[in-house]
Formats: sequence, structure tokens, C-alpha cells
Amino acid sequence: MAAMSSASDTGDHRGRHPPERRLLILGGPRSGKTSSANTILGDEMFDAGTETTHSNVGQTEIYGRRVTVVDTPSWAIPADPEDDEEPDTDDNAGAESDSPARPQPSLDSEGPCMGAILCPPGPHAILLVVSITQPFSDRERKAAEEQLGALGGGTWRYCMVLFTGVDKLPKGVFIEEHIANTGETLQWLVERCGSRYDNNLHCMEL
Ligand SMILES: Nc1nc2c(ncn2[C@@H]2O[C@H](COP(=O)(O)OP(=O)(O)O)[C@@H](O)[C@H]2O)c(=O)[nH]1
Ligand SMILES: [Mg+2]
Repeated sequence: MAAMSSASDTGDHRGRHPPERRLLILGGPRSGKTSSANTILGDEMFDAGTETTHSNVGQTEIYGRRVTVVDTPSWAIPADPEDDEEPDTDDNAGAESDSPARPQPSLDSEGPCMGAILCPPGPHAILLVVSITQPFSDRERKAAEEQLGALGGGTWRYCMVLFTGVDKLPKGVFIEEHIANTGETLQWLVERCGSRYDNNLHCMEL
């Protein structure tokens, strides 16, 4: 990917260009990436609720700072190897599965890598969007590792988790409790991001 940017390459802070922040939004299918992009941009700039098959760039100004947001198609969730090993038979067809079916990006989705190219010379931060209403298991972990790996070494240092669906948490339950109770893979993700996380409700306050 284009080199990740440090805060010091945001242009001439004393010069003609307002300082800029470039945000790259990544995540699994229907995790709320486009909705979050719209929330940050303060406008319904992109179509939320329908599949995003190409990366899109939007810009706004927040407190005098130019903010570029790149919304991307979903990363692919790898198939559960057990699904291949134990195909349904007539005997167990329709039985409850431990691995709920995940939505997958459609075949004409270009994948999220192009998004990094759309915010040259690279994003300042990568927001990994995770819906609290969806599972975050080893398959999602693998998808995140593969995607971040494809974007180049060191990208985790620029990542934070952006939780969506937080409005669906039971009243009085905070995101910290959800992270603690959901399982090791979600905790792994948060730790991999240097314990940087927030929720999309806070984005609305930007
Ligand atoms: N309740 C709730 N729904 C959300 C939230 N964020 C997104 N959604 C809904 O989840 C669906 C998928 O959202 P979208 O932004 O298109 O997901 P994307 O495929 O990751 O870009 C849409 O119906 C959104 O309205 C959230 O924070 N809370
Ligand atoms: Mg989308």
C-alpha cells in the first residue's frame, strides 16, 4: 500500500493548506462501514444499507481540518474449514450450525485494497469497523489479519476498532463489558490495535 503517513506529513501546517487527516475504513460485510463514513462526513454521501462494491472518497472539514474518508467494500470472511469437511447430509440438513452464515462480498466487489490508494500518500488512521451484533470469531480474525497484511507491514500501528450497533447493547451495558464478555478473538483485535477503540455514536459528536 502507499506508505502510512505520520502526523508530520499532513502538509504545511503554517502554509496555505489546512492540515488534513485521511481515514481508511475497513471491515467485514454489513458491519456499518458506509454508515460510519457518512457519520464522520456529516452527510449521507454514500449509499448505506446496500453493498459497497468500489471504494469511495469523501471529504469534509471538521474544526478547520480537512478530513478525507475512504469507504471500502468488505473484506472477505474465509470459509470455515469444518464446513468443507462435514457437508450437510440428509440426516443433518437443517440442523443448527455453530458457525452462523456470514454475508460475503459479491464477486464483483473489487475488495478494499484499492481504498488505500485513494488517499495518497496513505491513511493516517485505519478504522476497523466491527458490529456488536455480528460474531467476531477466528474467521473474522483471519480476515482482519489477511487484509492488514495485504496493506503492508506495520499497518496495525495505525488501526483502531470502531464499534457499530452499540445502540443495540442492553441498557446500561458499556462497550468495555461487551469486549470483556464476547471472547478472546475480539479482545485480541482490540489489543492488536493498541487498545484504541471507539463507537460510532461518538463519531456523531465529531
Ligand atoms: N442499529 C444500528 N444499525 C446500524 C449501525 N451502523 C450501521 N447500521 C445498519 O447496518 C446496515 C449495514 O450498514 P452499512 O453501513 O451499509 O454496512 P457496510 O456494508 O459495512 O458498509 C444498514 O442497514 C445500516 O443502517 C449502528 O450503529 N446501529
Ligand atoms: Mg458499505
